[in-house]
Amino acid sequence: MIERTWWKHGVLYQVYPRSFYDSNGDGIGDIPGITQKLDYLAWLGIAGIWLSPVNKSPMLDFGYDISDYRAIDPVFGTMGDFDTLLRESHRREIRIIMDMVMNHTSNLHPWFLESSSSRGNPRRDWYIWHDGRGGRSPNNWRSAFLGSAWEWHAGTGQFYLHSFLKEQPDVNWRNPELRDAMHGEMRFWLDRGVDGFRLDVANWFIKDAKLRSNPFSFYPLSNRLEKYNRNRPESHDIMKGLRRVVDEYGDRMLVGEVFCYPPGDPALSASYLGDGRDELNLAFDFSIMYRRFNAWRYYRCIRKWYNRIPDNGWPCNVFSNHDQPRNYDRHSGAGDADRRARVTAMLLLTLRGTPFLYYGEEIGMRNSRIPRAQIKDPAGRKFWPIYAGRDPARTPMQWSAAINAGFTGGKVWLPVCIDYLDVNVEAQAADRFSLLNFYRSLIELRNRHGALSHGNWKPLVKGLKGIFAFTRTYREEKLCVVLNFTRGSTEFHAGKPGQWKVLFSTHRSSREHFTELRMRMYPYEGTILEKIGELK
Ligand code: ISL
Ligand code: CA
Repeated sequence: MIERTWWKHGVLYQVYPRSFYDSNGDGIGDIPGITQKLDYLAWLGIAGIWLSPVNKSPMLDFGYDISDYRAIDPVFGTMGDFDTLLRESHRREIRIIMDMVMNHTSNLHPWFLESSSSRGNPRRDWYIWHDGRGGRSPNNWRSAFLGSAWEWHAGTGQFYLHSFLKEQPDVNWRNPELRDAMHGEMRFWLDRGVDGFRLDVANWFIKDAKLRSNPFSFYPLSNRLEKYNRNRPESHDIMKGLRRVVDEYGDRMLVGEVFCYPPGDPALSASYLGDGRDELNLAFDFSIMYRRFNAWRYYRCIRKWYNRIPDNGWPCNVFSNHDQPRNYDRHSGAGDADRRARVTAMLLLTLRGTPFLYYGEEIGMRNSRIPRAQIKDPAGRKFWPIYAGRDPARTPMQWSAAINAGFTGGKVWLPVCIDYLDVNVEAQAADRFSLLNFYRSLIELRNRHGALSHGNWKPLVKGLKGIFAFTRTYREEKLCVVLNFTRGSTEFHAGKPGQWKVLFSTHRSSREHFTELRMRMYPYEGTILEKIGELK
């Protein structure tokens, strides 16, 4: 028996609760809806669910603005519904990771209401307040949603900091009481039985003590180097503190979002793993989301990432989430989307490190076009038409060909993508050759083969002729994954003699055998070979 740690060796799945399944016909996905779909997720073979926020919230940023950490928002259900979800998930050996948004709260959180009530309020220092400098903002920091990160508060005659919307004031992690309070909010959920947390913008929590202005930079997105409001050295102490809390409970975990511009920085992301034991258990690095679909680029990106993972640390890999364009048609290869999706699925599920799937990725949900009048994401409303926001990747899960894709009997909160008649769970579950069954087989393979879940990783072909190939080895098992990233047929030759058989393939039957690692690859072929006989 191989020892398995759920968050390392299992496949994790992100649910955006608003869009997963609506159980009561109000057009918005909810917690009982997720519980009703647990059998589907168990069938798919996943080990855990990361739930985007379900806490009480005025929903200006769809839950990423929390007004009560200890309450479930009524739109998603009740605390009873949450406990049921937890119990029913655990019964199926599926763990639950909650989203903890602790860089900021909603401006309607009682802490902020108190903090903004007067300068002398005991919670004044729980947020970041400052006088203006000559009538202007305290410094040049910008909000992620553009404009100054400082909002004038006439009531108390000071500015407060908000890295996102002005309704999302940043809390002050330098204040020990605030820290303890946040630890308490985490304990509340750990005591209830939650298995872990995804930490929203983990690298933004703490700001320069002197609130120094950022230096100028030409990078067009931000116009400033985000030097003093992100990635401060003290961040690591905060992470260590959070890790200690989680470790008191055993078998729980933290996965952090490390977000920076330009997006993706493996060294930075990996730094939040500390020595591999004392900070985050997993950290997202988004580099690969911004690479073109290309064997060499993907190889380089992964290589860099692995090189940075500390000895006792563990990587994770992700291609889509609720903030980024979906992976399926991100590269919009002329008519190649489905075949490319299979190559990426194979890569994600055969790499070393925990794979994260985003709901709908397994059926090839696309980035849906949302008419301007129906845009809900505050970022989209602000930046349209330059940027249509994040709604295109947040449309309702496509369950069937029924009205509203079987997501709701009511009026959908965000329009369903028009392709749902063809692209849906029901149709694909019934089709042996569907993308859904492809993902499911791969997950099953990963769950069954220690080489895929635990094994070491060694590159064999690093992009030559559009091929990315590597081996995964664990104990007596040796597998070789070969992926053709091109639409042409191409030669794979790793010059390694030995007996190999096909374990899994987009094109080949398991009857095929090879006496060396050499194949003429079909366009967008992905094949996993298994070494038979003596391990060399
Ligand atoms: O998606 C982005 C811009 O449109 C990113 O800049 C995003 O803000 C960044 O990835 C941080 O994301 C997280 O925190 C935000 C929230 O809006 C995102 O949904 C969340 O994932 C504020 O809590
Ligand atoms: Ca509902």
